[in-house]
Amino acid sequence: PEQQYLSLMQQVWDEGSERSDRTGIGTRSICGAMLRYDLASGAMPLITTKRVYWKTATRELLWFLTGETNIRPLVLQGVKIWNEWPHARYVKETGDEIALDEFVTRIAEDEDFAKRWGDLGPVYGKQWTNWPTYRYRKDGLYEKGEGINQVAEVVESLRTNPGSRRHIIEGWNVAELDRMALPPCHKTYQFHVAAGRLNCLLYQRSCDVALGLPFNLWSAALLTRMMAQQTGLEPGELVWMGGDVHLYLNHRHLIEEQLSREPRGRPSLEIIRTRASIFEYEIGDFAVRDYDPLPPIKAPVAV
Ligand code: THF
Repeated sequence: PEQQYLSLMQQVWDEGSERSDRTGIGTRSICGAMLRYDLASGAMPLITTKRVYWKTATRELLWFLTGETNIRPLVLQGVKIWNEWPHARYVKETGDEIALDEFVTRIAEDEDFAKRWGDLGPVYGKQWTNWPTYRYRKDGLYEKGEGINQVAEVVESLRTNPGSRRHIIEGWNVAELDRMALPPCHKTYQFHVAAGRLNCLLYQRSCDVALGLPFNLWSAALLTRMMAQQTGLEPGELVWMGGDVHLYLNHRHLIEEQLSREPRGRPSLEIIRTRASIFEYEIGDFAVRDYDPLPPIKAPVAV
């Protein structure tokens, strides 16, 4: 199964068009790709040709589910993957050229500072659990309505109407994109029930194949497993679809090293306890078996 990932990496590197992007680093990019992973009997799309920090990705997913959009809870757990964005904004808006490490220490130690500078705007957590609504008044103006918890609604619809074709969690709130530090990459999740199995299709508009995709595959599979447990279904297939699928030019060393490696073993995930709701899982509820990856390969994230 991991061969699909490596083939995609090879294809993008060999055939991608070179183009400049928002970050100024440059990428090779293709339009459109699909990967499929069978999640039966605990199997997970966890990459073995480099170490993937699945606990980091898991903490991120649990953080989304809390509805939180401030990086502070992640920072306090040692999760660094979102730090670059608030740091860049702080430097840009204040002109204070504070180092990233120092900025992150302040986020951890100073709650008020974190409130002011640690928020990413209405990103995944907000849209997933509290999508804003508007109520129109007679005078044609509108007022704020109750937020929609899309995750809770999909759990409910999977339980009560499994055959529905509307089991969707959407991150792309067009009206709020300009307030997000980064518009959602993994923007649409659609669930599908057939033969007692829960399938999930993820549409990702923009995909950093080297750094992001291993995280994104893990998280989507994990969300599917949690959804399956909550709805009494067996895990089915994860179908991943990418829009702009790219490799950053400064990831050459990672790409060449990783493509020279052979996958090893079949990692699996056990969810050691069942929680009363999808919002109550904790990091200790998840155990990965048979994961003996090759060493990590470091590469800088493009901001
Ligand atoms: N922007 C870019 N350019 N790439 C991305 O992968 C990405 N994301 C999220 C939002 N914007 C993105 C952020 N997710 C890492 C992993 C995931 C991220 C950001 C960074 C990363 O640096 N991973 C390293 C270290 C992991 C660690 O230290 O725990 C790795 O080796 O995997 C994709 O959704």
